[in-house]
Amino acid sequence: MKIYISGKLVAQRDAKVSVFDHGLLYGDGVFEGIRAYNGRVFMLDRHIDRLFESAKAIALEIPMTKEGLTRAVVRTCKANSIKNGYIRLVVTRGVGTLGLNPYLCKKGEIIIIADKIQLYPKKLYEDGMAIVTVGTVRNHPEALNPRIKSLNYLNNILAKIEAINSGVLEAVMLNVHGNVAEATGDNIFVVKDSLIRTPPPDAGILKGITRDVVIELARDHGYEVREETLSRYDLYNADEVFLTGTAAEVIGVIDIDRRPIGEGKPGRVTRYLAGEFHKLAVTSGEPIQ
Ligand code: PXG
Repeated sequence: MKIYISGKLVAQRDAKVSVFDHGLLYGDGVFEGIRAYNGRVFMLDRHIDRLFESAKAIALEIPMTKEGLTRAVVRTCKANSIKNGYIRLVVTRGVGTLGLNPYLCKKGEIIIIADKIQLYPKKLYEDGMAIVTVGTVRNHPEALNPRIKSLNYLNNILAKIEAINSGVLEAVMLNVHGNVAEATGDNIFVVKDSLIRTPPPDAGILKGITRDVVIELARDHGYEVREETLSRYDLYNADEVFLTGTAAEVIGVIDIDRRPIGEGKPGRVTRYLAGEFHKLAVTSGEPIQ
């Protein structure tokens, strides 16, 4: 595998970062998880825009233009003959001292990994997944805004540990008000009487690119979609619940905290949106050439 690091494509064994990189020492940096489908990078422009916005929020200067970064992602995919895969684009604060001061770090480090994707088993998409709400509260936006896709994912990891310890694969996190925020690596939607609802960005969530695409697809098809405060009650009493994310795409939820959701299998709206999402994914994006 060839890794892009410090402006060059190098063999995996030569792709190394310093122990003084603040990405490692403090989780100081930002990233994107991106998919390639059918020889194209899906929604690359949106991922690059979000990366720059995350960086701006933490006062991190990305040492490359958006156009340059776009080319570097495509180049890394090409060098690894990726047609369908997963791209991890990371920008760390770079090498600094043993102290928090980010201004003592010389230059941001850009790393791009283009690899195969580890998918959830197909059966989970057909049968739907069970999830739980957990005690770990989603980061307060005035402490660390979840809109920043930062290298510090401990908040999500703590929630993921709770989910796995309860025997399920994914957790729903609530915000400090007890309202639904999002899953550890996915956004959440509920469907009730054909109305689709999802928490607004100010609930304290990552504004997912899959989330935005699914909202657009649903509205194009004539569904009403509202960004609205949701409680656990709304989850338990939904006809359908589904999660969206780059890794999971659109996946139906059939059980939350041992309450069966809807008919106990992925519903009509979920299956329709999953299908439309997949059609769009395999026919659009930045060509890898
Ligand atoms: N919320 C959180 C907290 C996320 O981390 C999403 C929502 C969905 O956003 P997108 O833009 O992907 O629709 C994410 C995305 C990984 C991995 O390797 C994680 C994500 C995406 C891709 C890979 O764990 N998180």
